[in-house]
Amino acid sequence: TEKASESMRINMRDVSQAARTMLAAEQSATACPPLTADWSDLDMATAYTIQDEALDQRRQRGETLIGIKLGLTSRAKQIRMGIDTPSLAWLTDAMVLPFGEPLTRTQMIHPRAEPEIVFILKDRLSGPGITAATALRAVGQVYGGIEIIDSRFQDFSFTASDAVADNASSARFVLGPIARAPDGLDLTQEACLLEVDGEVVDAATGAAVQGHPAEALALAANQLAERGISLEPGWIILTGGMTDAVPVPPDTQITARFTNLGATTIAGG
Ligand code: OOG
Ligand code: MG
Repeated sequence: TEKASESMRINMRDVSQAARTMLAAEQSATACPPLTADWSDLDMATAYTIQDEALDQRRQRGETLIGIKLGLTSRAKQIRMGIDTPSLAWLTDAMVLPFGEPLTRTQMIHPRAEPEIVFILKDRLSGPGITAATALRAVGQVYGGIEIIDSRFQDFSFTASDAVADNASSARFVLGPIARAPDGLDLTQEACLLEVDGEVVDAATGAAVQGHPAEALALAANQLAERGISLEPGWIILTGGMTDAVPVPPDTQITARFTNLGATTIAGG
């Protein structure tokens, strides 16, 4: 009907505007109010449309899609944010922090670091019906790494829909120094110590991530299938923070020290 197409048009305009708002907040490193402050009925489906629109805008300025991340896949993260549904977001080449390079803190609002188990796919993975075992067979390499999240919302405070529209707070990520084939690694047992200036502040094993990080990968494949998208060979998959995230103040070193996947340090610029 005319009325339906009218509301659709307004909705599309709002989606594009919201995507621009999120990217502008990121580029100026300035926090903004949550989208739900003005858009109280922003639902998940629309939030993913905003996320996709922001990816389009990133591509228009030359960024390349290189994979995806999962958010809120561990209890530690879910409890901290008060949200118990895992989410997905896009990774582009602009989010790669090369190993050993400091974080440029002036580009960030209020960055936090979290240790993650990271996969690089060797095969395409298309849901639905993907199990953890099938998912793991599509993995070429496993890394330990650190994700830097930097919510564009004031005080890191948001609803689940806000966070999805904000590409799940993605900012930077670094892959650790060791690539391992998944065979011969028990990722439920893979432990990580999180250190701030050499002091252990938190620890977890891979089991913290949905019972096994490959469960998170399967979840991503199955959820993306609902939007007609496959995970592609070569894609990088961040499976989600194993522990709560820690702030990254200036002149501070954050280290994720894994049992088999090496140690990665990020210096807070
Ligand atoms: C949302 C992003 C969560 C993770 O690994 O759980 C995330 C947030 O906590 O800001 O990246
Ligand atoms: Mg994360």
